[in-house]
Amino acid sequence: QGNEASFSQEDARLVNALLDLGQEHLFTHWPAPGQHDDDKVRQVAQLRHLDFNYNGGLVGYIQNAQRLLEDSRAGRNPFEGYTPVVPDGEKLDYGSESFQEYEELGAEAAGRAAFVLVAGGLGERLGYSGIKLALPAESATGTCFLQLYVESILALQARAQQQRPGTRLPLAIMTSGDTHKRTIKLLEDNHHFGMDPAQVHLIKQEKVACLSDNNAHLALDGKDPFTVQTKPHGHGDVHALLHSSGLVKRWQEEGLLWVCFFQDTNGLVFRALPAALGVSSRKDYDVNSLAVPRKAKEAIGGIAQLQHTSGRSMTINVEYNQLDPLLRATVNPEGDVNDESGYSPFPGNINQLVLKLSSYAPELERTQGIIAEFVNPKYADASKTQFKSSTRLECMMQDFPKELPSSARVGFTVINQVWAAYSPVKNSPADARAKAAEGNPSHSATTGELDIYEANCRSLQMIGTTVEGPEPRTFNGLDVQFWPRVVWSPAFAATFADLKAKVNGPGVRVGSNASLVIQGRQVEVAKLDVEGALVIKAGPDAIVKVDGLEVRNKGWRWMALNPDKPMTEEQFIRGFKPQTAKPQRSLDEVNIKLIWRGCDSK
Ligand code: GDU
Repeated sequence: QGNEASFSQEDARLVNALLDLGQEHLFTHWPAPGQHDDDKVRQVAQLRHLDFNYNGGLVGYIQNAQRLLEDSRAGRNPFEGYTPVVPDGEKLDYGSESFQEYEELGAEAAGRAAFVLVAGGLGERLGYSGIKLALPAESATGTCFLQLYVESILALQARAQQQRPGTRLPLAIMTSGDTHKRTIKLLEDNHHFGMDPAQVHLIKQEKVACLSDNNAHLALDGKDPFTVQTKPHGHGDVHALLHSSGLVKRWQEEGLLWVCFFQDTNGLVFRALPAALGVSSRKDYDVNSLAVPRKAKEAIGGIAQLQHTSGRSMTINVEYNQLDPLLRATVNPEGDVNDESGYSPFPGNINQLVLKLSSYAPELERTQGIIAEFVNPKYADASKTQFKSSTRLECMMQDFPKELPSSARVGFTVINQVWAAYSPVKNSPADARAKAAEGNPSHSATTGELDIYEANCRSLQMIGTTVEGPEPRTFNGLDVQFWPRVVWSPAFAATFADLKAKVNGPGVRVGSNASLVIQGRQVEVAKLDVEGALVIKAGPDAIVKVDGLEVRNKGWRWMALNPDKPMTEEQFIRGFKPQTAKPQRSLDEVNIKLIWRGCDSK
């Protein structure tokens, strides 16, 4: 029914293949030639695009979907024959001696690591219209997540450069159609946050076609019948993109040994990642997942060892919606429940993975980076014949070990203190309140920020600093512990050992209304007492020693929002508005010992 001249033989081949698979509905609404010809061309071009971007083409996609949808309809257990067992792994107390030992080893290993940030998700659950990487991780400095991550990698790089001058640690960022342009703009507007642009590689994932029923009919858009609905395929795409872009191969040729994966909004990720790298390095793990204690039913996957009746076993993430039914069907009729520790016995996967390049690279060659897919339709009723809305195939990056042979060394590293390792920004204020009401972490913009302060205050306490507080506050209906607003840049301290070396813990006191910001590579704090706000900001070559400074001022205030006053989206999702005044006095007016060495005094 199209104008034949507009279509190539390739187009015709694809359309015929789709017709053979029962996809006539894609074309039955087409009017006679001469009408809507441009729309028809546009529709076929989109089908070609979807065909090109899926390994196995649209035919493969539909066939995979038919199989997985039938499994889902029939209620087939994807873990048939497997029994979950609590696996053994390294469990570390943040700041303990063994933590520090692993962290030191890991900071060393980071000098031969590549970093991969998956940031294709738009964060619909959060109710934020921007990209999550542009969100401030905290409002004391306003540093956005991407800047925090880049600076953390640069801090590890600076360390590696002491041994191997010229070292550049690569950062790959997976974007999607939803986030690509805005991620580029964020980087370009900020001079890549100090990273050499040649170090940063953007790899863009494509969406996949939506499916409207159990026969895997592709779903046409309700408003535009010449467009197939599409949705993201999941973060598992990252492996195929690292393969097809040639990055992994290049990293191996460059002599790198490790690849560290992480997600878009965890301000604490680099507090724990070096220790996990250290564990990988000492135990020679092919795959190592960073984990935290997990509350039963919390929306993070549980790491389990799955033992098959055939004798095969694998240590793998079991996603939160699958863990409960699996436990009920096997070892515990009560399903996913906390044990006497108050947590699920299965550690929570926070999707910060350390992969060994020498086993990852050949595995990618073998599989082309294709990761096991799944489908999760929301059925309209118990007959499972209709969906509430269209669905699509998905894949997850943490499923990579499923492809590995049994002999692979797959482990995990639990950081026993959640506050030290994990506080993502995922949920809207209303969803966050609901999670908190169930006794689960709210994973909100409110806690994402306040947990950074908590982690910093607790770290200072661990080295002997007196930190007052926390005080109970309520923001966005969430009851939280409000710690002094202590923030430092990764250049100041990238590891716990750096903090110990730069801050004389017992010489420092932080009052409960204090805000303390430290930015600068060569800042040292010997004696300091803060009541109010203090910002220490030193240029890269400035050496600053704070020795005997007492700060007394009104300080900054984090005001709960007044719903009648205008607010930004960033403030709305946090539930507070910081009142941060400009510094009243410059450094040279106060009692502070400054040593300037050939730097400008800014
Ligand atoms: N993402 C993509 N592409 C996608 C979907 C997501 O790049 O198609 C990115 C997101 O930007 C984000 C990361 O993947 O950086 C994770 O996405 P979500 O935050 O939506 O992930 P979930 O909360 O669904 O769950 C994931 C894991 C869980 C657990 C949890 C921890 O699947 O097992 O580890 O993160 O935060």
